Amino acid sequence: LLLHHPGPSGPEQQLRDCTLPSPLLVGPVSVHLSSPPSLEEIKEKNPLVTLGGHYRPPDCEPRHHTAIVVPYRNRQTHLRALLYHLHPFLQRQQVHYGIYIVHQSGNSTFNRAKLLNVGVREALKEEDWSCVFLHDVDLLPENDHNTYTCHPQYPTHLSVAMDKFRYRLPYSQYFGGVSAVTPEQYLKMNGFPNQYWGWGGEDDDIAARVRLSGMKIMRPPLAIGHYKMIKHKGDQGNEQNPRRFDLLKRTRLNWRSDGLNSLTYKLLSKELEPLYTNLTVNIGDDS
Ligand code: UD2
Ligand code: MN
Repeated sequence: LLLHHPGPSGPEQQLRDCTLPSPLLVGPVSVHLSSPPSLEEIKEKNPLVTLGGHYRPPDCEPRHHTAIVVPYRNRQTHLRALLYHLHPFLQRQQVHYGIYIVHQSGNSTFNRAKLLNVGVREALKEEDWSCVFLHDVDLLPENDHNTYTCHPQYPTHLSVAMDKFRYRLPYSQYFGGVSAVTPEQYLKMNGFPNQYWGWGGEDDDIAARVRLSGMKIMRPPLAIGHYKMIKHKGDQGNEQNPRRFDLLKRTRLNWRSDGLNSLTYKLLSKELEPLYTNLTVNIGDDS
């Protein structure tokens, strides 16, 4: 490239940086779990969200650029509840964000961690996100001081106090629910495992990767990391994974060869919905 870029000019205004913490925060919020509004109503309540579920604060330059990645299949009501709560929550935090729903196609056994790998890769193809959130569809944050941004050095676990665990951490290495990594941290731990089909173990594998790659887990205070989990039964196609204990014994041996660097999948479609980007993906099956 030989010509110098002319830089900002004309009528575009230079915005000042957003102030920290955001002046729009309200602290604890009450979270309603039953019968969320329709997508149409949620859209009307969030007029500044653009196609694909993206948002930028209108009056200041955001300091954080966060992609929210949600592993997904057949949880429509939960998805509406999440969108209903998360859009205003993130807007109060004045972050630039986008929401990506990674939908596993077909009826093969569910694979949460592999879907997360797909979501991270696809989100980063689209924009230069500084932080990627790995977010269960059924978890609703109850305090907007729990900011959806990344620690510069280490991965963060956000859902430290959930109603289902009586607002305590169930065990010290717990990493399930809602967590976050920067692209650099994600690369360093070789992403997430692709081999956990069915329920359980994958979150502990991810926590082990954080440690094995020389990092540690950051957490917000218990009083702030409050979440409600929408009550649900186990899903068909996501039965407990009987291999999870054996797989976990091998994380130390496998994490460098199974993960981001061994990820294969077929993106079947990418739809820019008004409130989110829908990625439908064939991730294969356990064979
Ligand atoms: C726990 C963890 C979760 C994960 C899981 C084990 C909490 C709050 N969360 O969740 O992070 O480690 O155990 O795999 O402790 N999903 C679908 N459709 C399905 C199945 C799963 O969309 O048919 C997605 C959805 O985003 C869901 C997530 O996968 O929230 C985890 O599955 P779950 O909610 O059934 O498992 P749960 O609540 O025991
Ligand atoms: Mn759940």
